[in-house]
Amino acid sequence: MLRIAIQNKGRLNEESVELLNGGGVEFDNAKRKYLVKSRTFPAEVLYLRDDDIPGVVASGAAQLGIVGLNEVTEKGFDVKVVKKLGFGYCRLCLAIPKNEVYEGLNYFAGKRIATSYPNILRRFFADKNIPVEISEISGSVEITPSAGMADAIFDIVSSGGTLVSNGLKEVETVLESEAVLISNNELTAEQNEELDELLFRIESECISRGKKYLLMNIPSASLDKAIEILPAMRSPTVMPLAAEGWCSLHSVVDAAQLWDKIKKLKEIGAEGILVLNLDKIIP
Ligand code: PRT
Ligand code: ZN
Repeated sequence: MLRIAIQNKGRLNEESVELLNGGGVEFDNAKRKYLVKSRTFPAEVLYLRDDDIPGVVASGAAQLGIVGLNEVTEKGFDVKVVKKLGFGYCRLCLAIPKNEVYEGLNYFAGKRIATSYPNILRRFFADKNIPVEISEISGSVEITPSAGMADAIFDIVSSGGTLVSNGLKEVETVLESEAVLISNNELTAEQNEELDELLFRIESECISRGKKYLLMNIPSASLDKAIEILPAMRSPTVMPLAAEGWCSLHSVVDAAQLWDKIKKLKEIGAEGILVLNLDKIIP
């Protein structure tokens, strides 16, 4: 049996639940519950604040956790990062008031920097031998420069909108982050087997996300060009059509590239294009 800690609310909750459900770990996602047993996999899900997940996994109270790499790095517990999960993308950045002239890291020497990530920040400047004053604050870090509480901030940035609306500009990225699956270092043989099975399923779920299944009719003469446009997993599936000189082509594409690919395929004569949602790709 595996116990998997996930965020109880907040940005990572929904996609963590979707990822587990997609991998066949189904459970009652009633958020008021603290611990829920899966109906379909030998696992239970423990809902926690993200800050608590690395420590709970390190202690063995849960064997696995889904949490931002930023939290794992900040907390510094001895856990294994098993897999990057492809959501919750963000970066930990240094930002300063937008009218300041910035010519490099020495700008920060002697400056007061507000952050909720003091350990990562302390290590970063210690490595560079630049003395800074770190002011730890648990929320609303972005308002501290205009409130006269700090000269600069070190915080999570995603779109950058929060920085702009607080009159700040991003000047250095210290850590690129995304949600990761972490594990305790001492799993039993049985738990390791369950983790392997879970990883296989999560892998499939990660690969399938954001993909579309594409079918079309294409003149046989354009087939080589179509295959260049559609580099499928190994190669696209091609089937002859009853009509002479035409074939049917099936492939998988990234949803983000869908319209670009369709435009190119139409230019080489593709017709009757069908785009289907895809449930699973088993690698
Ligand atoms: O209650 P709990 O402690 O569990 O949640 P929390 O409030 O500490 O964390 P939460 O839910 O806000 O974020 C959970 C995780 O999501 C973080 O640890 C990151 O790994 C990841 N993540 C991804 C983000 C963002 N994107 C993000 N944009 N976490 C926070 N933000 C903040 C950012 O600090 C900024 O203030 O969102 C604001 C908007 O960002 P911009 O740049 O898009 O404007
Ligand atoms: Zn938190």
